[in-house]
Amino acid sequence: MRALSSLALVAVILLGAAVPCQAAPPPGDVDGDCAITLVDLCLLYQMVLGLADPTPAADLNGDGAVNVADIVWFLKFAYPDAKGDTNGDGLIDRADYRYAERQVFSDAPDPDADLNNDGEVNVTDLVIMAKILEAIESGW
Ligand SMILES: [Ca+2]
Ligand SMILES: [Ca+2]
Ligand SMILES: [Ca+2]
Ligand SMILES: [Ca+2]
Repeated sequence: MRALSSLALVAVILLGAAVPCQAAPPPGDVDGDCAITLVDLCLLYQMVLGLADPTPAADLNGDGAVNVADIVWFLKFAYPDAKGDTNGDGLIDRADYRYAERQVFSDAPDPDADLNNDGEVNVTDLVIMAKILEAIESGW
């Protein structure tokens, strides 16, 4: 329950407004709730890691397979404002945490490491980064 509420907090920080649902779910809406959220990204990661059964909705680039290319597609097109890919390689993983950590101690930190958009890169952003990784890796 505690993990769930912290994830919800991260989701609120990250998402801002949900995408309104029209006739069909928007591309990237892996769980079919008509909103592009961190939950869709988590679900996509689970499918790519083999922790959940892939669904057609998860094949975002339409190549017939659900793999890392679909995660890159998701972050690039469905959810370009997603925070967490601090080093800009199209994936959210531990390398992004290490990158963010370095930015905290940098004289000219990368704005992409400012996960809560408060204009500063500090330990709060590292906590958020850790929660994003926790959410993705826990397979929630
Ligand atoms: Ca969704
Ligand atoms: Ca694909
Ligand atoms: Ca990255
Ligand atoms: Ca910040």
